[in-house]
Amino acid sequence: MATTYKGSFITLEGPEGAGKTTQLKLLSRQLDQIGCKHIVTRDPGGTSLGKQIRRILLNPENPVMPMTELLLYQADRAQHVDELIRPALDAGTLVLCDRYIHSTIAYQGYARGIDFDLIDKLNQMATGGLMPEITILFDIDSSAGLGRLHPGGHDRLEREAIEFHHKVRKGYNELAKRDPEKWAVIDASKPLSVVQEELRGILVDNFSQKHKLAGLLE
Ligand code: Z5A
Repeated sequence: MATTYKGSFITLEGPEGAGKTTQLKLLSRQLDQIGCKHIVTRDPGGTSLGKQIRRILLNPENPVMPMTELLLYQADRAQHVDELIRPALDAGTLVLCDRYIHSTIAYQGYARGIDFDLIDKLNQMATGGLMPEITILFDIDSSAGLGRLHPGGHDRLEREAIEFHHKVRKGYNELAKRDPEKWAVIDASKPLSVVQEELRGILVDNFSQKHKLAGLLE
């Protein structure tokens, strides 16, 4: 879909423990300091309704069937796009979103084995075709990423078998290879400061014309 909004839409993807949340916090602080209008949000859980859906999805006590899981992620996303993301983009904001449609392709498609065409249709329905301008993959070996989290994992998805997480990572890498113009890949196993520098570089290279990013690399 053509970009018809004033802002910019960037999504971050990756296996568990890749460091997206940490990096977004650091980046957001710096964007505030240089006066760049932006929001950081996450999928699932970017709205009040979404926070409730997120709790249901990640609660290890809930047995959630694959189709239910898929539809809950999409319900969260439909609300998120309409309530928060589109209005922010229309207002000229730089929107940084921790996970989006490609998580569904990686987790429910590659790892869970749900039909890719069905996922594409539901992604399309939930978002009205809203695609990120760029997706940044925080790539890390799944065991190394999980090793950064609590032993055994604390939420329902983290507790999946390691094979599940390997499929997620493989899926992401295939997606990134297939569409290199829309994806940037960062080696997320590097130290925090190196990853942050690469992330900032990607923003400056791609969005300096549209957003106030002068000073981001200082
Ligand atoms: N999911 C799905 O199945 N389908 C979908 O459509 C969507 C999602 C949208 C969401 O939970 C879950 O839902 C997720 C995918 C699935 N699966 N799980 N589990 P989430 O939002 O809580 O999951 P997450 O995005 O993976 O969060 P995370 O596990 O916390 O990962 P992260 O945000 O990328 O990492 P972090 O919290 O910034 O860092 C983790 C730890 O590593 C932390 O202690 C950091 O201090 C440390 N860290 C970070 N960077 C480094 C470096 N560079 N070196 C060393 N240590 C580091």
